[in-house]
Amino acid sequence: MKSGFVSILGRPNAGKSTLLNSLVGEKVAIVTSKPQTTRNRITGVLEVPAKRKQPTAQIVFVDTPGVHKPGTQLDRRMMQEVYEALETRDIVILLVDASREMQFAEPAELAALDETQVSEAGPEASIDSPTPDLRPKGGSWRSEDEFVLGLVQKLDCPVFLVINKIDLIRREQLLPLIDGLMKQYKFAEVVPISARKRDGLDVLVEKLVEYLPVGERYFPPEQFTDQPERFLVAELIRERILMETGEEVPYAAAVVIEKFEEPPPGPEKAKKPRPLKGGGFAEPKQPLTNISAVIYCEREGQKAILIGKQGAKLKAIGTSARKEIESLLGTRVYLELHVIVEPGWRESRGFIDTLDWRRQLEDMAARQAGEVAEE
Ligand SMILES: Nc1nc2c(ncn2[C@@H]2O[C@H](COP(=O)(O)OP(=O)(O)OP(=O)(O)O)[C@@H](O)[C@H]2O)c(=O)[nH]1
Ligand SMILES: [Mg+2]
Repeated sequence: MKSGFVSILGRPNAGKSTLLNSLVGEKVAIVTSKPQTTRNRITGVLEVPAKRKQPTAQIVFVDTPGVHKPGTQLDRRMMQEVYEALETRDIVILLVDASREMQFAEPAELAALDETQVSEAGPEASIDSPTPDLRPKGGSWRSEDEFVLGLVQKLDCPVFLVINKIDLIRREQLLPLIDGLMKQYKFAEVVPISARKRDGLDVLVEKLVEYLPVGERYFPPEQFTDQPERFLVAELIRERILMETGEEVPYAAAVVIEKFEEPPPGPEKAKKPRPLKGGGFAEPKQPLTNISAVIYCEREGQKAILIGKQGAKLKAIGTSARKEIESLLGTRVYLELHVIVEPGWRESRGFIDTLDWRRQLEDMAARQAGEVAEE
């Protein structure tokens, strides 16, 4: 069999998370029309059954935050997530939004930029990368498109150019776009798709499998992500915030699950409907998950917006998030939301650390170990 990691790279809003969800067939990543929705790398696993000459394969897709020029510590952390996803991969997908105009210099101009800007770039022009060779040479930020391309040029693995949102453009617009991009880099394959309409995905998967190395599974076949449910729940709440609020609020909001009480394991067999006095049957009560979450924002004004008149906004966020969470967990959900102001958290490395679910898991394990030791 074949297996490997495929990282999805691109600018904000290219449709990376939509592509991940469409490929995996589950909602593993939240999607909104606002740029910079995704803040950390998200894994989605696809099992590909054997087909014609191809063996069975497991593709581990890694969705990443959109590549953007960092302004805050949070942005830097997001870019670090991108770099980490680029380090551990077998193939990279460069996802491009076909409906957006791109800004590239001519290749000759780019080379010149690389030469001249090495010593000129100020500290804010470069972004922190754990591996020096992935750091932009001189950090040319003439355009984010160029920057993404610069990242790709430093990779030594096959890079697929995947053109997304072809449902938004006319056929005759596609070829010039592909031509222009192919001048910039020698891509292993070029695949036009519509992630939203799931158009072209079969071809994409088939071609990816061709390039994957022979290897065993990284995840059990039935597992589709490594994210714990409580993190998925936090993300679903954040998705609702992104959709229900505007301007700075979505970017200044972070969600942390404080309580996640799952129902006790019930009997395997579904309960029988209970007969009602006046005839008919009452639906058996489904198990209940009890969740409490904190929404952090940076200022009192943002808190006021999040809560809304007489709590209307928070209620709307809670109601729509609860429905999504219920369908994810398959239980009824009691959801409690609190809003807390944490001034300037996007500049605080310590606070940003606490948002990382891998970190949260470690802390929870440490606390549990502490409790056991105390007993
Ligand atoms: N028409 C159309 N819209 C799409 C397609 N794929 C994604 N979108 C839309 O593009 C917007 C951004 O999609 P996301 O999947 O959140 O984009 P992303 O690249 O993950 O964005 P960030 O997480 O912000 O970097 C959403 O409104 C999607 O519905 C597509 O194939 N066609
Ligand atoms: Mg995304």
